[in-house]
Amino acid sequence: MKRVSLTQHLVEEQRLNNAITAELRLLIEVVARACKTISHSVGKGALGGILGSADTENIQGEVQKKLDVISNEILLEANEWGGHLAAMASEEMETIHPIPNRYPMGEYLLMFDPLDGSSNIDVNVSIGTIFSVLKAPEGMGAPTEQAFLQPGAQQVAAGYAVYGPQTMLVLTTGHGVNCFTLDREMGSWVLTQRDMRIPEQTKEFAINMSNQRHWYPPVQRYIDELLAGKTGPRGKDFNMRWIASMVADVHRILNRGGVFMYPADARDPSKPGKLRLMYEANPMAMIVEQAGGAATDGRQRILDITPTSLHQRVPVFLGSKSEVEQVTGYHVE
Ligand code: P6P
Repeated sequence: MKRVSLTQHLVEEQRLNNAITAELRLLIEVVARACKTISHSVGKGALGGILGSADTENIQGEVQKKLDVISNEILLEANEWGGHLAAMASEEMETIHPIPNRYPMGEYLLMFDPLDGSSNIDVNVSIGTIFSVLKAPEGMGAPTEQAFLQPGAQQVAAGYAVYGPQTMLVLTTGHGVNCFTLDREMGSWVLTQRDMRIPEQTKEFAINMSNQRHWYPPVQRYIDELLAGKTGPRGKDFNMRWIASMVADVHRILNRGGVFMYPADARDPSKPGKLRLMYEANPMAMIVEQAGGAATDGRQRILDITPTSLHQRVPVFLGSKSEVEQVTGYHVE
């Protein structure tokens, strides 16, 4: 197959669809280049002296890994000077990061989880970077947190990089989902999967079973039926996978189907689930829907949620459409 680079792919998408401006193309290429740098740092592991804790906490109250902080810095520095952004926001930062005055301001807003699944870093299990792009509101002036609080359906692009046996970049600009593999020798992203589609049916589910006693009854009932397999109402056996790295679990589901769940549970009603809406659930929901899947919070489409705060959490059910409709049906009681 003729090698198609990320740049060529984006230029071709721009020709087909004016919504992909030169600025958006530049933004995506800059983020992709930053992900190459993160992949290089992650790949050094102990040899780079960058494993372990940074002995600091982020806004989520989570102890940061050195690579969380390094990855965040890489994305900030890569995106500050290009003139395509008005501001950035990150899981690792309490408030928004406006573009410094010494650089021109652009029309886009970038949000990211710089290194998702970082509990897996020190044990060499796949981790990733998740990013989401919105247009800044017309006439916004100085960027505010409020400018970011747009429903996920307003995203103009979303993607993730997964740092696993290969480093891959999965991207959507609203016209399907494409996957690029990093050619480490050339340092270039090469198109390796065009127009990814999630199988409608599945026999695989992903959930952290250790939380079972905390789930609300509808999820208990749904999972019990999956575990009952052939002997139960579903009439078929299911398999379970949980990598505890959303990027890795979603990448598997994009390729072979499945349903990923992080439900709200009774431990803390003020925290409806663990995953964050703006830079985890929304970008993954756009990718999954663009690949023919579905993504809900158990009651409504994730992309329809109107955000109320930058770091708000939501329950997440996403993956093969028929399975997500099944589990969502348990919630609409
Ligand atoms: P648990 C990683 O910390 C993360 O945010 C997601 O990548 C992952 O799906 C989830 O949390 C894992 O959560 O409770 O199983 O550790």
